[in-house]
Amino acid sequence: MIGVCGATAETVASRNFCRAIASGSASHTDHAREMVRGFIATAKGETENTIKDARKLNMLAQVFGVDTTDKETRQIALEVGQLALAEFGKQEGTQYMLKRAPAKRQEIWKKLGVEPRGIDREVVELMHRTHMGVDQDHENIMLQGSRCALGDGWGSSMLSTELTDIMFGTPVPIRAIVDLGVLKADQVNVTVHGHEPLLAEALCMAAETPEMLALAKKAGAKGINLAGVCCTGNEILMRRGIPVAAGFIQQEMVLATGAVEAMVVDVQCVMQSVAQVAKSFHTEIITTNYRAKMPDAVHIQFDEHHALQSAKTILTRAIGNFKKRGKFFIPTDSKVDVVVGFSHETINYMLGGRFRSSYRPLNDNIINGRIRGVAAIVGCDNYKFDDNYHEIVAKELIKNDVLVLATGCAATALGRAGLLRPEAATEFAGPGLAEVCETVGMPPVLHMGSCVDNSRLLIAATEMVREGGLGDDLADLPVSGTAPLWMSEKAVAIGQYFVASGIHVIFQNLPVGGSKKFSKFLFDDCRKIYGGHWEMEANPLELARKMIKNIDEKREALGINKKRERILFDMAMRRDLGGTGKAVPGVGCTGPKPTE
Ligand code: NFS
Repeated sequence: MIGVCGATAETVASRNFCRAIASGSASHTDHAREMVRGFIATAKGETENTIKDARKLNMLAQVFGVDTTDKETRQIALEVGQLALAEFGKQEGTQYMLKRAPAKRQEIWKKLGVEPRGIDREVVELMHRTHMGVDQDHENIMLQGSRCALGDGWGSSMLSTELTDIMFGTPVPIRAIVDLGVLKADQVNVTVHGHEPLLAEALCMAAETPEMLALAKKAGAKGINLAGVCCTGNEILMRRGIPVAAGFIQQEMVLATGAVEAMVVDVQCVMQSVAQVAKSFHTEIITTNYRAKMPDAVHIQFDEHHALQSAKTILTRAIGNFKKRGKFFIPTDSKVDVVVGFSHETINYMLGGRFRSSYRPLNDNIINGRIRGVAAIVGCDNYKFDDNYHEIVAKELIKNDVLVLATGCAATALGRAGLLRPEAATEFAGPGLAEVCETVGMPPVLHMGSCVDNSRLLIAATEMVREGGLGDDLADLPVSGTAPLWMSEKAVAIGQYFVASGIHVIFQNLPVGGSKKFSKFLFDDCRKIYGGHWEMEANPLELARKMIKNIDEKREALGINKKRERILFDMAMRRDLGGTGKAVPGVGCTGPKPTE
């Protein structure tokens, strides 16, 4: 296959693949920029938000080289925020966050020349180089694809996660519920859909004010029930325990209950069809961001400088719709208990305890074989595959003692499947993993947040390397990642930043079928360049088994793949694993919360 200009199949395929990376990275980047702007406004005292995690702020100040001596928290936040904003348009030097990666990985990036400079610049350069008649060497095109993706993962996504944590609190384990049954018959139901948590947090604050509650009562409702959809849902689920009603594929079904007074949306993953579905009910779709308007929706612009007032205006509108509610049906049985809030800091103190908070127990359990390895299940859901695809993959992994970390709509799907409950360890995990989970009191699948929070996984993996015993690079770790039901270009960007960080990534399909040479590059050759590679498998059981195979290969290379023995914990070992701090009810976590 050759284009009229003579472009080869591999050139065309790599250009298309990289344009998906550019689009996905741009989405995370534009989201992150808004969070940084909101953070700066908070530092200046121009919003109702505060600095909730000063410890993390100080950590980030170190990364950015900000001197914190004798400075007020707000001043430190302002300096960090301004440096963070400059990362998007940086003309000289590379991203600050890269130095959080293992030294060996940083060397690999340097040698390859893929260290991202300005985050925006990498997107622009990738779009330029994939334009007709520019870069015509697929390996060279992919170098820029990697640089752009790394600018997303270690740049914008990581900035967004960390600054959001500093403003709204680093997640700690919390119980909540998911699925359509979280809607309430006697309350004003407002679903929050999209991605940027500034709006969602403001709605949470506004919904608790006496003024809004009185208004709801006046309208005949018992209260205001906020429920999340997609990644905004994951953000407020992780930090506040606000229930998630739906992932991507359920967004129309939420409206079809007839019980939603308003669906408030901002950016990304909002189906245009929701405005049409809403027409059959009293529901209003309220767009809130000038970048994402929809025909047949009401637009109320969100202003982060007057966040609470914006949120109250939106809620007032929703409350006004309560009396218009007609026949409705809430599937009250459809709700599942979950335990969420597993930031990488939580994993650190949860496994290590108050006095030796570290990844040592995780590494030790991987080395002794109780835990075989770690797998990430992230990304979207879509209509092409069965709804239980994620569940099949996760069950096969945990059955084989692989600890699963989940984000995005995949995490919501795994919540619906009952795998985010601590009891799921006893019910579904292999003996080694079950023993560790039961001792600590954690589920075998840990919800780590939204899609930008995949940056938490990069740091968790880095901590495993830093702790020792599992090699000196991310590529040495017995880990693997998948976004099995991806549909968004953001997932391709995520996949590529994991591959360029040295990790094995497997999807059920990829848009590369037109070129055997490019497919071979992704599935095979790029392993020699980055240490990580792509793989493709449509069958969910096979997909999980390929992840396990990759994990076993890494174990073999590390020399820890000897017969994995089941070692029963005695009391001393349990104390050692659990620490001596006070347990957080229900999740068995010990020691101080990460935000303390
Ligand atoms: Ni991720 Fe989140 Fe869901 Fe997919 Fe969309 S909401 S950023 S892209 S569909 S996981």
